[in-house]
Amino acid sequence: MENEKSKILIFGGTGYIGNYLAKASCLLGHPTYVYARPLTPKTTPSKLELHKELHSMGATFVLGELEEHEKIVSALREVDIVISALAYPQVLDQLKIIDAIKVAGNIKRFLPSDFGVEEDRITPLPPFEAFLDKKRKIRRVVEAAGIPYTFVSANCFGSYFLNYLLHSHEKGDDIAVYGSGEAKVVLNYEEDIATYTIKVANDPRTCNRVVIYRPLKNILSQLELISLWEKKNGRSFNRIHVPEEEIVKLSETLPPPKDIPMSILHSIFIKGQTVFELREDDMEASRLYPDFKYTTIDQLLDIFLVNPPKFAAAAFE
Ligand code: NAP
Ligand code: EMF
Repeated sequence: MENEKSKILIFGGTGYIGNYLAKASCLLGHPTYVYARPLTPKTTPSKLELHKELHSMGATFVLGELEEHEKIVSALREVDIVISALAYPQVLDQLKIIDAIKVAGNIKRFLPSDFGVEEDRITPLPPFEAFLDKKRKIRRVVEAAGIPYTFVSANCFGSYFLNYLLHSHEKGDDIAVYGSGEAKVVLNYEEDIATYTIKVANDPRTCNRVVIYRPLKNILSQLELISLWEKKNGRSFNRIHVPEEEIVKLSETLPPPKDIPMSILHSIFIKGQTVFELREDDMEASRLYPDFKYTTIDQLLDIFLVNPPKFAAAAFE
């Protein structure tokens, strides 16, 4: 019994980061359950394909809506760990999952849909601040309910942001650089984010703690990233600097939700807010799991070079 693998239920398991989580959970040998909305004639072929793929990897689907309280409670009673990878517009819907966790009473760990900057340690411009406030609210409700949790800060999704930052080279020789391009940022490969997440969800050391994913080789500036990319491609790009004032102005004037990505760019690439000072007692993923060989940015660029289509970015909600 002691060595039995925990059972993991994933909300949003067919989403952008969620499908990596569901696959990692299966690959690490956990009985894996995915709570997903029922398929309809409008379900896209790629989503259908993902359902099939996860099913073939051993995942069990529970099809339902977030409003189906009883269905969620029953699904929770079958598992030990709950990971939410719901999309940003559904962040407050996680209150329904929390209510169901309280009723089920058996959940040993809950990881809400964070997967980004460490929201309790930074103060970005207002649109991103409002975005993070919803995620903070979920954290506070989980703590107050006494549900055992782990809050994860995965920093920038590597493929997603490489695509965002470097994609423009396909159209020409220009690459946008936000601000001076010297601020350090953290980019982690999605597959590694998923593996770290399954590990922290099962780790007694990370119960009721925040874990930051910040492996040393994955910290670099935008200018360093562009130089590396130039070397790998054997070509050079024009760095088109977008001044800070321009990004601030766009974050103030674009209609919601388009103001959010501008304030995210400002926080991460101009202010360098993913690289705040770590404290002695902070938990960092690559230090918790030193034997896990994470994918470095350098390796990720090699993958990106050979296989760009794999890196279709998720649209901003
Ligand atoms: P996503 O792919 O947009 O969506 C995840 C899932 O949410 C979907 O698969 C869907 O589940 C569910 N969902 C969407 N609309 C719904 C609705 N109307 N009702 C019920 N469920 C709905 O999400 P994502 O981009 O992976 O984002 C997950 C987390 O990662 C978020 O917290 C986001 O802020 C964060 N994120 C971080 C970064 C980064 O660089 N760090 C980048 C992007 C996102 P089903 O279709 O299975 O039902
Ligand atoms: O697309 C995005 O930004 C484009 C500039 C958003 C979805 C990315 C995101 C990143 C985060 O931290 C790195 C959302 C939430 C985050 O905390």
